[in-house]
Amino acid sequence: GFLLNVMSHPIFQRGEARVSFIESHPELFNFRKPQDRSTRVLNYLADVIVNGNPEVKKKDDSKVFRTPVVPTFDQYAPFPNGSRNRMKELGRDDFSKWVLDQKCVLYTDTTFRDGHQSLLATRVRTQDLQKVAEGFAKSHPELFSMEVWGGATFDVAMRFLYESPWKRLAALREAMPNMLLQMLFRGSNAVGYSAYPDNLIEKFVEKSWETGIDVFRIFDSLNWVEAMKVSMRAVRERTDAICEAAICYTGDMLDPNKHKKYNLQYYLDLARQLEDEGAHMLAIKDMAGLLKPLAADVLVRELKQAVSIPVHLHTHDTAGIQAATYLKAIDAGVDIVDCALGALSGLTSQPNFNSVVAMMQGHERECPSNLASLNAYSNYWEDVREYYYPFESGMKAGSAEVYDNEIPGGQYSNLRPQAIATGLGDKFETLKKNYSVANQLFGDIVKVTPSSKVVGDMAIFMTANNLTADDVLKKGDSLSFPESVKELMKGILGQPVGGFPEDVQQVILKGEEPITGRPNEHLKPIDFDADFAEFQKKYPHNSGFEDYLSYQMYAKVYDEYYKANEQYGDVSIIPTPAFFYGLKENEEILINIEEGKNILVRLLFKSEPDEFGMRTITFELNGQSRQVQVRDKS
Ligand code: BTN
Ligand code: 3PY
Ligand code: ZN
Repeated sequence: GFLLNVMSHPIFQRGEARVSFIESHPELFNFRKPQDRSTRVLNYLADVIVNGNPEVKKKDDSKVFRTPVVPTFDQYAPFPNGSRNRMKELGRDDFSKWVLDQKCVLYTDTTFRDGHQSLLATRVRTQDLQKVAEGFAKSHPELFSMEVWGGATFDVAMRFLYESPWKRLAALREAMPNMLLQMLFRGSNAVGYSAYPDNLIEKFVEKSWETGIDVFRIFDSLNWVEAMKVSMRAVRERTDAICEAAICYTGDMLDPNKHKKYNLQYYLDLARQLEDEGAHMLAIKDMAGLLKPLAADVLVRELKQAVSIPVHLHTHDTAGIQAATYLKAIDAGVDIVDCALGALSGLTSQPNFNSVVAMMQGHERECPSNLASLNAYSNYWEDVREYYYPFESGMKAGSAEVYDNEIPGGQYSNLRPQAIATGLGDKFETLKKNYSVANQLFGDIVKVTPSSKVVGDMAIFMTANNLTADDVLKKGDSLSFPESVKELMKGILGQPVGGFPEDVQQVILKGEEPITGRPNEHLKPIDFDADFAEFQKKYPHNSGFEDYLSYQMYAKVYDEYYKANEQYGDVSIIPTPAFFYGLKENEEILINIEEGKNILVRLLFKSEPDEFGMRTITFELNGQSRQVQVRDKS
């Protein structure tokens, strides 16, 4: 709906447009000439053809892409009832009871969020999701939910794809009206890396719900319940959505050498606190894939005794044995498990949905699912995945090393490029070891966004400067630590169980006093009326309240996203191969420029640079020749 102007917006046509609707959607008053759109698309393509997409570091010109096949479905058939219909019918409390009463194990499909976050550095674009969304919703209404939003997708959509995360959510909401849509929410960090004012967190929850989220999975990167309360309460009091609170699993609760802090009792206490805070469901968030099968058996069995809300298990298959963990957890009574479709599963992603469905055939808790259909969707993703080859992590097999380094799946795929970017490409082994050393220096903390990023920054710092743990303690006074490390020690990300080791804290803070309360407490509430008006002055085109929230989360990223949109228009309409790699001479693509309107673009010719370094790109647009001048930056 975002591409429409106000006259054709369904709410306006139904006569339901109130002042508040109109005020919060100024973009609908943008009556831009449609032919601008094709011109700006050509400008983008010309720029990529000449200078490449800056995100593609190594382009392989010999690559030939297969055409992904979207499994067929009936466009005119109604959507079969799914979990969302059931939740609307029962309300969230009775819906939770219904989940508990199900004998069969339920599934969350993470393909649209964590699957590609963990394998392809979160780069999958809206249109590749959208193409299969409706068909999948019509074919798989048996799922508990689709995880489609939050985590790193919000940042990456704007920063690297120049697309609006809100439009993505709205599009998926429209395409999957029968499915519960789920997001990952970082407690007081929302979808960012630092603490935000409480009233911003509340507004963010509210808008996410209004745009389409049904299930909020909320966690804190240090398992600090205090920091989860504001967002949990916002979900309960400002929305009709499910508040799923997560305990992050770390270490190894059955290993007598490791379980000193993170033992069974620790998790049970956390779970009870979260239930007391009003969680409708509990998630075990095993972000690094450390929950081994025998531990899962004990943990799930005990949690099911300790709380009376459904238990939802999330893991990453980094070590390669997490299907065994699921089987043990299912036998121990877990209610829901997270899987990713075959082609985007395994390694640092979730266990293979298709194979888990096959594993469960004949099990007393089998949830019947059409495996042939899941396989067809997996085949689609196998072909689409090729488009994103520059973002593959290079990991080829599972690795038991994860039990030592405890690197979360979503971070692993980013760490190698980060190592290369900081000149540590050949020291990746040392970097992984230092990740574990840094963790011990910080007192063995829970590592998940954003705390995991700080441990990664410290590991890079130690590797780059050849530092041991001893060096940090003895020579720390003369070292200037990364900003994120200072902030962690200052308490800006909250408090870990048992606090931070004081000697390390002192050496890093150099006399500065740490805080022990909630960092958000010190942040002034935002005056939304005044601030939103200010924002709209600065960004006059297409800037709704959702965009304002994006800006609040990531000011600089939003600014660049806005400028890219001013220059190139909505680039999310460009097919993925052309978006990343441009066009080859004589290649022709079809672009759906607005509802019911397509343009046909062919690259005819790329000239040599002239004396000013400008190249002329000649296209054919719907049969007519069009030329664009681009500066060659090489
Ligand atoms: C910005 O930084 O203001 C927006 C980024 C737009 C970058 C696009 S990506 C393809 C093309 N190649 C470039 O070097 N820039 C554009
Ligand atoms: C995120 O916060 O992005 C995560 O996926 C954490 O596991
Ligand atoms: Zn995850």
